[in-house]
Amino acid sequence: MKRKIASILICVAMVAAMVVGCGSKEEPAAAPTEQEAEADTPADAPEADAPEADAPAAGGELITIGFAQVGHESDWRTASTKSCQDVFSEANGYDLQFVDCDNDSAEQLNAVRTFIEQDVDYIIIDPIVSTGWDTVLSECESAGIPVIIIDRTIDDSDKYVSWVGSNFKTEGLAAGEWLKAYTEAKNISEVNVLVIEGSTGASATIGRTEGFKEIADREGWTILDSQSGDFTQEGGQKVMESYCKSYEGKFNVVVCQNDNEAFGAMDAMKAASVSYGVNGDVILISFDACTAGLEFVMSGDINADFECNPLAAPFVEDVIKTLQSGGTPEKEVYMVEHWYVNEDILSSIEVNGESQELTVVTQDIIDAQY
Ligand code: GZL
Repeated sequence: MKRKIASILICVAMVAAMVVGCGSKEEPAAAPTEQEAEADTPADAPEADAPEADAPAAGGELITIGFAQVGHESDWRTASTKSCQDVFSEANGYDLQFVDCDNDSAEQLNAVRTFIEQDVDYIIIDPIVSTGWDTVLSECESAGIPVIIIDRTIDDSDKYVSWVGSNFKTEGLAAGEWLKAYTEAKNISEVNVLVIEGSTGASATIGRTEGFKEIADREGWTILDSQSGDFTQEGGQKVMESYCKSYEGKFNVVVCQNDNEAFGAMDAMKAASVSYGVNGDVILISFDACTAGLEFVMSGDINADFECNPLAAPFVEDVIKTLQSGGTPEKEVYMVEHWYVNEDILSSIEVNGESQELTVVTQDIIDAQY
């Protein structure tokens, strides 16, 4: 609140300076406001702070948002960050304080505490791991700063206003149900699976692992191994190189819990002369369905890619606008997602007893993807 009063006083001072300045050509440009200084905006940009007609904040001042992002580990993460930076721009009436926490949970907690010290208006968190949050969320609550969670979930506290993201267990179930239908259609009776998991402790990893394993156990498949590739291409390659040595000739399915791991796994299988994809010995399944991932689905290198939609920011802005107008936003907002495949031998699958469409990847779909 102190920050807000300071900004208003600075703005009043600025307007006074500009009024004085208009009467004389020699007046220096108004001193940068606190926001300008922080946003490293050039001193000659007073109009950058001019209240926008449709600025969501009362009184025209920018809404300050602290965003503690997981890191920069994948194409998905890049799209998630861009979505927030595009929506929460100064032109749209926001002052976004962005911190890339580089997959470091301690760093992420520090970032949130810094936002509290800065007395931001809202805090957005994409939690690297799903536990260890209740204390810092209590501190946000005591400071009167609403918290919005995006993407991954927090499992040990509900001290946040809303969560906007995906159902990761459903993604894992969908991958399992597709594999069941696909192996039946291809008359593949024996299914021996190697899994490359995402970052340990991330709810995306937990959910996808749980969902796929539920189907594997039901169908009697063998999961030979399941190790973390940390959602990175390097991690996927390292794990797959090890798998190719330890399980040579014993596996016919590889499940990568994101596209970047799949890119690395493909490099490793190629180097080990293991064929994969629609015309290969190994069925390759991925998650995220980023543009590059869908290109590999269309080429037949990846058999199926289960989308996780990173474009949460517009829905987060809806939450903020609801709060700004004194309303109560939904506690949970789920993103719409698609299941992408190369071949059109199946039109749909049953997930949780509900028929869900499969989408054959086309160039138009790739051109429109994130
Ligand atoms: C899932 C998201 C995961 C993506 C990965 O919602 O948290 O983290 O699947 C990203 O690409 O690294």
